[in-house]
Amino acid sequence: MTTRIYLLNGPNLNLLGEREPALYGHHTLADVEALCRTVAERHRLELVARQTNAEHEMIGWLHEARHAAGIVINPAAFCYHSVAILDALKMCECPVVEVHISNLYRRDDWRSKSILAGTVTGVITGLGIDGYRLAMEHLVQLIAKPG
Ligand code: CA2
Repeated sequence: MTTRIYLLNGPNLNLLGEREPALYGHHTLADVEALCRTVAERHRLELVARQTNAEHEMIGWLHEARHAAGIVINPAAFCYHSVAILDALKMCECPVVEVHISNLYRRDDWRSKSILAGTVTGVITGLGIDGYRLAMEHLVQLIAKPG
């Protein structure tokens, strides 16, 4: 059985911590990856952490991850329009947690309408970067007790 979890971050999240701290906090993407790696290592799981601003690259990584133990994805703005990423997510056989750092329901109305949310296992929104840790902990539980 695979013990690999993918942490995938979408467009602009490479700049986390540099802009709009009131919405996204001061933590960087490196902090997010370190947080998730700590959870993975504690449970002897492998973490593959990647970020991209390119839709085709995210699709390729979802194909690669489709038989993994789990996926934590912050699709960022891809979640509002990318049917290609929606289709790639549908091919994933593992649990997928969609994470958003900010609370999508406290922002512009259109931001609360992720087209991916109905396909993934679950969504965490508005808990800052702690949402990534919670998503990792949830996957760890599922891996330990499948079904
Ligand atoms: O809250 C989230 O995690 C988001 O997925 C972040 C996306 C945004 O389009 C979603 O509505 C919510 C990306 C925001 C722009 O990227 C930034 C990166 C660093 C600092 C500020 C913005």
